This record gives sequence, C-alpha cells and structure tokens, in this order.
Amino acid sequence: MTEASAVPTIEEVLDGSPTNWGKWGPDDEVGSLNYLTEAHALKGVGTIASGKVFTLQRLIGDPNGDPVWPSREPATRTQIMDEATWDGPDAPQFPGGLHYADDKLDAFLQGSTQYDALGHVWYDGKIWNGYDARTTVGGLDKASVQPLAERGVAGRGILLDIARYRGKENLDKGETFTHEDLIACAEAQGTTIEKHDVLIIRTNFLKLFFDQGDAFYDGFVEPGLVYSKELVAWFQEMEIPNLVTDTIANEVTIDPNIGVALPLHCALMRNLGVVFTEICDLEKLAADCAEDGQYTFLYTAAPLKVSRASGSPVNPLVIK
Ligand code: UVW
Repeated sequence: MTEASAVPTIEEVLDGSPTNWGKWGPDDEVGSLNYLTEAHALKGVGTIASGKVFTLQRLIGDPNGDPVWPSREPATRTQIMDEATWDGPDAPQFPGGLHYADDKLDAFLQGSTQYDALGHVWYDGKIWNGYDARTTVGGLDKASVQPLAERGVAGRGILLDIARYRGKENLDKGETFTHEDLIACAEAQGTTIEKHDVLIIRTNFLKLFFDQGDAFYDGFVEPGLVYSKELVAWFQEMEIPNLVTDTIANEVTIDPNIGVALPLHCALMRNLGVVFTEICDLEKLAADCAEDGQYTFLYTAAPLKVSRASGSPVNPLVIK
C-alpha cells in the first residue's frame, strides 16, 4: 500500500503475477497471438455451418455519437472534395473531365472499434515482454500495433453473452463478472470455452451511451471482468489469445475491490500478452446466436498497419 492513499499500486497488486515475457523469444511483439497457429485458423473454419457473415465494427461518425474513453474525442471526417469543388472557375481539371470525392479522418486510433497494441499500457517502467517503457516515447518502437496487423487474427471465437445470461438488456454501470461467470455463461449457452478460444464478451453496456447522451459519462465506470489472481491464472491456463468486448475498455473501469484503474490491462495485456479488442458491436451476432444456438464461429480480424501506433481501428469479421 502507498501511504498517501488506501489504493495499492499496480506493482503491489500484481506482485508475483505470471508473465509470458520471453516465452516467444526476446523480440516478440504479438504475445498470446502466438497461440493461434494455422491449426487454430482451421479449427475456426471447421465451425462454419451456414456461411452467415457478421462485422463487429461500430460506425465511425455515427449520427447518434461515437462512444469513446473519456479523455478521447470521436473522430471527425472532413469532406475535402465533392461536386461543389467544380463549381468555381479555379476548379481542378483532369483530362477527360473526371470529378471525384475525397475526405479525411481526424481520429484517435483507439477512438472506435479497435485493437490495442501490446505496448499500449504498462507500469513499473516496462511494457510487454520486458521492453523499456521509454521505447514508447514519440511512438512505440516495440510492441506497436503494426506487428499485430501484420500477423492478423484467425481462430475459433466464442460469444459469451453475459447480458442475456443475466437476463438483462444490458449490464449496469460498474457491474462485474469473473472467469467463473464466463464458464457458467458458456455452459448455459450449451457450449464450452476451449483452450485458445478468442473470447467475445457481450454486455450491451454501450446501449446506455445512446440512451443517456452526456449523462453516460457521469461517474464513468464500465461493467466488465474484475481482477483476481484466479482469473489471471485461468487466462494463462486457457492460453487465451485475444479478449474482445463491446465496452470501451474490456474490464470494470475501477476495480471495486482494490480501487485500481484497469488492472487487467496490466495483468493480461502487459504481463501475459493477451491482445485486447474494444468497442465492438455484438448486437446482430448475439441475436443470431440466440436464435440458432451456435455460439462458436470463425473469428478473423486485422487492425490497420499504422507505424509505431498504440492501437488501430478494426472491423472484425465473424463467419458462422
Ligand atoms: C485505456 O487503456 C485508457 O484505454 P483502452 O484500453 O480502452 O484503449
């Protein structure tokens, strides 16, 4: 414990917590995605029964607003060229009379459905695989999103519809669940979480962003997984490569037991190399899974290849 407050430091909380540093060599930058081999891609393919396709990205520039982490702003798209560009006498001229539309996006790379780079969070001066946190200065020289983007993700995904399991339209502010709840939820759905599954967790919490407007950010505490030694051990034992959710930060924002912000980002991402995917829209997929009872599928995704970036937008694809 620090003397100034009752809240322990992350170092204190995660003292002795397992790491996978060095497991895939001293130069590794993709962490637990190493668990997803060609055989796992084929295992995902083997679940395909109907060929139904689902995209999990939220709209960027939603007229109803884009939910983002409180310190970030939604993306702004600016129209640069359109038919009006050709209204005046100084209009560009292209041989043959071509006109076209162009636009640009000013966006937080983590301001929409996104992959976090493994170097996105840290404590104690070290990021994933033990790289020095100074390697993040001015851009991530290590464990940026680029290696994740180059590798891509393909494997068996499993939807864990916690909201439906709890009989709720959406989880409430600060509501928590554990790995045991995930196991029980899978069982209630008639399936089992297998080693190396991509976990896709539905809370439908962001419904409140659209229902409540600005009030959504009052006392901002998202629901989600809550830290425990047992939960971290379970992720390690199950060799989970990728944690995907429909919340902004994949875990309860402030741990209700210890008061620490986002400890699972540290225990799972920084220490185990579990890759995080956030702000997904799981509504159509969840409705379909509830209807046909098939909660496992091929999950594929590739974030954008952005040099030295700490995250990148993504539009994950599920095929059932
Ligand atoms: C933070 O870690 C602050 O944000 P996120 O993981 O939600 O991108």
